Amino acid sequence: MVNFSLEGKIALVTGASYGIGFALASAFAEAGAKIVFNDINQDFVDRGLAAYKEKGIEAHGYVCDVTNEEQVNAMVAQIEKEVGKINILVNNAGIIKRIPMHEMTAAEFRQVIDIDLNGPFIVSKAVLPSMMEMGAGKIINICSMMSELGRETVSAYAAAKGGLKMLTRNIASEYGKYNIQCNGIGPGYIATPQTAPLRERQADGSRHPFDSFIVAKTPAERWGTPEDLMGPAVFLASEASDFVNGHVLYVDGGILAYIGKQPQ
Ligand code: NAP
Ligand code: GCO
Repeated sequence: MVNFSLEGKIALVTGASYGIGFALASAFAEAGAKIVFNDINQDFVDRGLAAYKEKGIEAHGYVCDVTNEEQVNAMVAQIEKEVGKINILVNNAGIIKRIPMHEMTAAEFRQVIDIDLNGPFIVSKAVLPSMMEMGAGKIINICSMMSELGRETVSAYAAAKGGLKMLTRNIASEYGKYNIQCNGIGPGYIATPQTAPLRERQADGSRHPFDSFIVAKTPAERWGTPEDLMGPAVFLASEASDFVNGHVLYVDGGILAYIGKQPQ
Protein backbone atom coordinates (compact mmCIF):
# COMPACT_ATOMS: atom_id res chain seq x y z
CA MET A 1 0.00 0.00 0.00
CA VAL A 2 1.62 3.34 -1.07
CA ASN A 3 1.82 5.59 1.99
CA PHE A 4 1.11 9.27 1.30
CA SER A 5 -0.03 9.84 4.90
CA LEU A 6 1.82 12.26 7.20
CA GLU A 7 -0.01 11.09 10.32
CA GLY A 8 2.21 11.42 13.40
CA LYS A 9 4.76 13.58 11.59
CA ILE A 10 5.91 17.10 12.59
CA ALA A 11 6.53 19.47 9.69
CA LEU A 12 8.42 22.78 9.91
CA VAL A 13 7.76 25.11 6.96
CA THR A 14 9.84 28.30 7.00
CA GLY A 15 8.25 31.63 6.02
CA ALA A 16 4.79 30.06 5.98
CA SER A 17 2.43 32.80 7.24
CA TYR A 18 1.08 33.08 3.69
CA GLY A 19 1.95 32.33 0.07
CA ILE A 20 3.45 29.05 -1.05
CA GLY A 21 4.61 28.09 2.46
CA PHE A 22 1.12 28.46 3.87
CA ALA A 23 -0.34 26.26 1.10
CA LEU A 24 2.28 23.54 1.63
CA ALA A 25 1.77 23.54 5.41
CA SER A 26 -2.00 23.34 4.91
CA ALA A 27 -1.52 20.34 2.60
CA PHE A 28 0.67 18.64 5.20
CA ALA A 29 -2.02 19.24 7.85
CA GLU A 30 -4.64 17.72 5.54
CA ALA A 31 -2.35 14.66 5.25
CA GLY A 32 -2.19 14.41 9.06
CA ALA A 33 0.98 16.28 10.04
CA LYS A 34 1.41 18.67 12.96
CA ILE A 35 2.34 22.11 11.53
CA VAL A 36 5.12 24.35 12.77
CA PHE A 37 6.12 27.53 10.93
CA ASN A 38 8.20 30.65 11.43
CA ASP A 39 8.13 34.14 10.11
CA ILE A 40 10.31 37.14 10.54
CA ASN A 41 8.08 39.09 12.96
CA GLN A 42 5.33 38.46 15.48
CA ASP A 43 2.72 40.30 13.43
CA PHE A 44 3.14 37.89 10.50
CA VAL A 45 3.26 34.90 12.84
CA ASP A 46 0.00 36.01 14.50
CA ARG A 47 -1.64 36.56 11.10
CA GLY A 48 -0.44 33.13 10.04
CA LEU A 49 -1.78 31.45 13.18
CA ALA A 50 -5.18 33.08 12.59
CA ALA A 51 -5.20 31.98 8.95
CA TYR A 52 -4.35 28.38 9.89
CA LYS A 53 -7.02 28.44 12.62
CA GLU A 54 -9.57 29.59 10.04
CA LYS A 55 -8.78 26.39 8.14
CA GLY A 56 -9.14 24.33 11.31
CA ILE A 57 -5.37 23.87 11.67
CA GLU A 58 -3.82 24.27 15.14
CA ALA A 59 -0.37 25.41 13.98
CA HIS A 60 2.64 26.36 16.11
CA GLY A 61 4.25 29.68 15.08
CA TYR A 62 7.67 31.09 15.96
CA VAL A 63 9.43 34.37 15.23
CA CYS A 64 12.74 33.50 13.60
CA ASP A 65 14.97 34.96 10.90
CA VAL A 66 16.33 32.00 8.95
CA THR A 67 19.63 33.82 8.37
CA ASN A 68 20.32 34.02 12.12
CA GLU A 69 21.90 30.73 13.25
CA GLU A 70 21.39 31.50 16.96
CA GLN A 71 17.68 32.21 16.44
CA VAL A 72 17.28 29.09 14.27
CA ASN A 73 18.99 26.80 16.78
CA ALA A 74 16.91 28.26 19.62
CA MET A 75 13.69 27.83 17.58
CA VAL A 76 14.47 24.18 16.73
CA ALA A 77 15.29 23.45 20.39
CA GLN A 78 12.01 25.11 21.46
CA ILE A 79 10.03 23.14 18.82
CA GLU A 80 11.59 19.87 19.99
CA LYS A 81 10.64 20.74 23.59
CA GLU A 82 7.11 22.02 22.89
CA VAL A 83 6.01 19.94 19.90
CA GLY A 84 8.53 17.20 19.18
CA LYS A 85 11.36 16.30 16.82
CA ILE A 86 10.98 17.61 13.26
CA ASN A 87 10.35 14.90 10.66
CA ILE A 88 9.80 17.17 7.65
CA LEU A 89 11.51 20.48 6.86
CA VAL A 90 10.49 22.73 3.98
CA ASN A 91 12.97 25.54 3.31
CA ASN A 92 10.44 27.91 1.81
CA ALA A 93 11.37 31.36 3.20
CA GLY A 94 12.83 33.49 0.45
CA ILE A 95 13.00 36.90 -1.14
CA ILE A 96 13.76 38.26 -4.59
CA LYS A 97 15.24 41.57 -5.69
CA ARG A 98 14.63 42.56 -9.31
CA ILE A 99 17.51 44.95 -10.09
CA PRO A 100 19.78 45.05 -13.19
CA MET A 101 23.05 43.45 -12.04
CA HIS A 102 25.18 46.47 -12.95
CA GLU A 103 22.95 48.56 -10.66
CA MET A 104 22.72 46.03 -7.79
CA THR A 105 24.86 46.69 -4.73
CA ALA A 106 26.94 43.91 -3.22
CA ALA A 107 24.86 44.29 -0.04
CA GLU A 108 21.63 43.67 -2.01
CA PHE A 109 23.19 40.63 -3.71
CA ARG A 110 24.38 39.29 -0.34
CA GLN A 111 20.95 39.76 1.28
CA VAL A 112 19.25 37.55 -1.33
CA ILE A 113 21.97 34.89 -1.08
CA ASP A 114 21.75 35.07 2.73
CA ILE A 115 18.01 34.40 2.91
CA ASP A 116 17.56 32.12 -0.11
CA LEU A 117 20.71 29.98 0.23
CA ASN A 118 22.41 30.47 3.60
CA GLY A 119 19.00 30.22 5.32
CA PRO A 120 18.26 26.72 3.99
CA PHE A 121 21.79 25.65 4.98
CA ILE A 122 21.36 26.98 8.54
CA VAL A 123 17.89 25.48 9.08
CA SER A 124 18.79 22.13 7.48
CA LYS A 125 21.91 21.90 9.66
CA ALA A 126 19.75 22.54 12.75
CA VAL A 127 17.27 19.72 12.03
CA LEU A 128 19.70 17.09 10.68
CA PRO A 129 21.02 15.76 14.04
CA SER A 130 17.55 14.69 15.24
CA MET A 131 16.70 13.23 11.82
CA MET A 132 19.96 11.25 11.95
CA GLU A 133 19.04 10.00 15.45
CA MET A 134 15.53 9.02 14.27
CA GLY A 135 16.96 7.29 11.19
CA ALA A 136 14.56 9.14 8.93
CA GLY A 137 13.77 12.63 7.67
CA LYS A 138 12.54 14.70 4.73
CA ILE A 139 14.06 18.02 3.64
CA ILE A 140 12.35 19.85 0.78
CA ASN A 141 14.00 22.97 -0.67
CA ILE A 142 11.85 25.39 -2.65
CA CYS A 143 13.91 26.02 -5.75
CA SER A 144 12.73 27.87 -8.85
CA MET A 145 12.71 28.18 -12.64
CA MET A 146 15.79 30.25 -11.82
CA SER A 147 17.51 27.11 -10.59
CA GLU A 148 17.74 26.31 -14.34
CA LEU A 149 17.21 29.58 -16.24
CA GLY A 150 18.38 33.18 -16.02
CA ARG A 151 16.56 36.34 -16.88
CA GLU A 152 17.17 40.08 -16.66
CA THR A 153 17.32 41.66 -13.17
CA VAL A 154 17.34 38.47 -11.05
CA SER A 155 21.10 37.69 -10.86
CA ALA A 156 21.19 37.26 -7.06
CA TYR A 157 18.02 35.17 -6.97
CA ALA A 158 19.18 32.88 -9.80
CA ALA A 159 22.58 32.43 -8.14
CA ALA A 160 20.86 31.55 -4.85
CA LYS A 161 18.31 29.17 -6.39
CA GLY A 162 20.97 27.52 -8.55
CA GLY A 163 23.03 27.03 -5.42
CA LEU A 164 19.96 25.69 -3.59
CA LYS A 165 19.58 23.00 -6.29
CA MET A 166 23.15 21.87 -5.63
CA LEU A 167 22.74 22.12 -1.84
CA THR A 168 19.71 19.82 -2.29
CA ARG A 169 21.83 17.30 -4.19
CA ASN A 170 24.63 17.51 -1.63
CA ILE A 171 22.38 16.95 1.39
CA ALA A 172 20.90 13.97 -0.48
CA SER A 173 24.40 12.62 -1.13
CA GLU A 174 25.71 13.13 2.41
CA TYR A 175 22.65 12.01 4.43
CA GLY A 176 20.95 9.39 2.29
CA LYS A 177 22.61 6.71 4.40
CA TYR A 178 20.55 7.91 7.40
CA ASN A 179 17.32 7.39 5.41
CA ILE A 180 17.03 11.16 5.03
CA GLN A 181 15.75 12.31 1.64
CA CYS A 182 16.43 15.83 0.42
CA ASN A 183 14.59 16.97 -2.70
CA GLY A 184 13.58 20.24 -4.29
CA ILE A 185 10.34 21.61 -5.65
CA GLY A 186 10.84 24.01 -8.55
CA PRO A 187 7.62 26.03 -8.85
CA GLY A 188 6.95 27.75 -12.15
CA TYR A 189 5.39 31.21 -12.07
CA ILE A 190 2.97 31.16 -9.14
CA ALA A 191 0.46 33.90 -8.24
CA THR A 192 1.61 35.07 -4.78
CA PRO A 193 2.64 38.41 -3.24
CA GLN A 194 6.18 37.78 -4.49
CA THR A 195 5.07 37.87 -8.14
CA ALA A 196 2.30 40.43 -7.75
CA PRO A 197 4.44 43.19 -9.38
CA LEU A 198 4.72 40.99 -12.50
CA ARG A 199 0.95 40.70 -12.82
CA GLU A 200 -0.10 44.28 -12.11
CA ARG A 201 -2.61 45.74 -14.59
CA GLN A 202 -1.14 48.57 -16.68
CA ALA A 203 -2.49 52.16 -16.50
CA ASP A 204 -4.64 51.46 -19.59
CA GLY A 205 -6.08 48.33 -17.91
CA SER A 206 -4.08 45.96 -20.11
CA ARG A 207 -2.19 42.96 -18.76
CA HIS A 208 1.42 43.45 -17.54
CA PRO A 209 3.70 42.47 -20.45
CA PHE A 210 5.41 39.89 -18.22
CA ASP A 211 2.01 38.41 -17.35
CA SER A 212 1.25 37.90 -21.06
CA PHE A 213 4.79 36.56 -21.61
CA ILE A 214 4.44 33.91 -18.92
CA VAL A 215 1.02 32.79 -20.14
CA ALA A 216 2.53 32.40 -23.65
CA LYS A 217 5.51 30.48 -22.23
CA THR A 218 3.36 28.07 -20.23
CA PRO A 219 1.68 25.13 -22.06
CA ALA A 220 -1.02 25.26 -19.35
CA GLU A 221 -1.61 28.88 -20.52
CA ARG A 222 -1.99 30.14 -16.96
CA TRP A 223 -0.04 31.18 -13.86
CA GLY A 224 0.30 28.50 -11.22
CA THR A 225 -1.37 28.75 -7.84
CA PRO A 226 0.07 27.70 -4.47
CA GLU A 227 -2.53 24.92 -4.49
CA ASP A 228 -0.82 23.41 -7.58
CA LEU A 229 2.18 22.67 -5.37
CA MET A 230 0.32 20.90 -2.57
CA GLY A 231 0.18 17.38 -4.02
CA PRO A 232 3.83 17.29 -5.12
CA ALA A 233 4.87 18.52 -1.65
CA VAL A 234 2.86 15.83 0.16
CA PHE A 235 4.42 13.22 -2.14
CA LEU A 236 7.97 14.40 -1.33
CA ALA A 237 7.15 14.66 2.40
CA SER A 238 5.66 11.14 2.58
CA GLU A 239 7.08 7.62 2.68
CA ALA A 240 5.86 7.27 -0.92
CA SER A 241 9.05 9.10 -1.99
CA ASP A 242 11.55 7.25 0.24
CA PHE A 243 13.63 6.24 -2.79
CA VAL A 244 13.50 9.70 -4.40
CA ASN A 245 16.58 11.65 -3.36
CA GLY A 246 18.43 14.67 -4.76
CA HIS A 247 15.66 15.34 -7.27
CA VAL A 248 14.16 18.74 -8.13
CA LEU A 249 10.51 18.24 -9.06
CA TYR A 250 9.52 21.10 -11.39
CA VAL A 251 5.86 22.04 -10.96
CA ASP A 252 5.71 24.62 -13.74
CA GLY A 253 2.82 23.79 -16.07
CA GLY A 254 5.43 22.71 -18.64
CA ILE A 255 7.44 25.95 -18.97
CA LEU A 256 10.83 24.22 -18.93
CA ALA A 257 9.73 21.81 -21.69
CA TYR A 258 8.27 24.45 -24.03
CA ILE A 259 9.92 26.84 -26.53
CA GLY A 260 6.96 29.21 -26.15
CA LYS A 261 3.96 30.16 -28.27
CA GLN A 262 4.70 31.72 -31.68
CA PRO A 263 3.81 35.46 -31.46
CA GLN A 264 0.53 36.07 -33.36
P1 NAP B 1 6.30 35.43 -0.51
O1 NAP B 1 4.85 35.52 -0.76
O2 NAP B 1 7.18 36.63 -0.67
O3 NAP B 1 6.55 34.79 0.95
C1 NAP B 1 7.89 34.62 1.37
C2 NAP B 1 7.84 34.27 2.83
O4 NAP B 1 9.18 34.15 3.33
C3 NAP B 1 7.14 35.35 3.66
O5 NAP B 1 6.36 34.74 4.67
C4 NAP B 1 8.32 36.08 4.28
O6 NAP B 1 8.03 36.67 5.51
C5 NAP B 1 9.28 34.93 4.52
N1 NAP B 1 10.66 35.40 4.76
C6 NAP B 1 11.38 36.25 4.01
N2 NAP B 1 12.59 36.43 4.56
C7 NAP B 1 12.63 35.68 5.69
C8 NAP B 1 13.61 35.44 6.69
N3 NAP B 1 14.82 36.03 6.66
N4 NAP B 1 13.31 34.60 7.71
C9 NAP B 1 12.08 34.02 7.78
N5 NAP B 1 11.10 34.20 6.85
C10 NAP B 1 11.39 35.02 5.83
O7 NAP B 1 6.93 34.34 -1.46
P2 NAP B 1 6.27 33.08 -2.19
O8 NAP B 1 5.89 33.45 -3.57
O9 NAP B 1 5.28 32.44 -1.28
O10 NAP B 1 7.59 32.17 -2.30
C11 NAP B 1 7.93 31.25 -1.29
C12 NAP B 1 9.17 30.53 -1.79
O11 NAP B 1 8.90 30.01 -3.10
C13 NAP B 1 10.38 31.44 -1.94
O12 NAP B 1 11.55 30.70 -1.61
C14 NAP B 1 10.38 31.77 -3.44
O13 NAP B 1 11.68 32.08 -3.90
C15 NAP B 1 9.91 30.47 -4.01
N6 NAP B 1 9.33 30.54 -5.34
C16 NAP B 1 8.28 31.37 -5.60
C17 NAP B 1 7.72 31.35 -6.89
C18 NAP B 1 6.58 32.23 -7.28
O14 NAP B 1 6.33 32.34 -8.50
N7 NAP B 1 5.88 32.84 -6.35
C19 NAP B 1 8.22 30.48 -7.85
C20 NAP B 1 9.32 29.68 -7.53
C21 NAP B 1 9.85 29.71 -6.27
P3 NAP B 1 7.81 38.26 5.58
O15 NAP B 1 6.57 38.51 4.83
O16 NAP B 1 7.71 38.52 7.05
O17 NAP B 1 9.02 38.89 4.94
C1 GCO C 1 10.80 36.54 -11.46
C2 GCO C 1 9.88 35.70 -10.62
C3 GCO C 1 10.39 34.28 -10.58
C4 GCO C 1 9.51 33.44 -9.70
C5 GCO C 1 10.00 32.05 -9.59
C6 GCO C 1 9.95 31.32 -10.90
O1 GCO C 1 10.95 37.74 -11.15
O2 GCO C 1 11.31 36.00 -12.44
O3 GCO C 1 9.75 36.23 -9.32
O4 GCO C 1 11.70 34.26 -10.14
O5 GCO C 1 9.48 33.95 -8.42
O6 GCO C 1 11.22 31.94 -8.96
O7 GCO C 1 10.19 29.96 -10.63
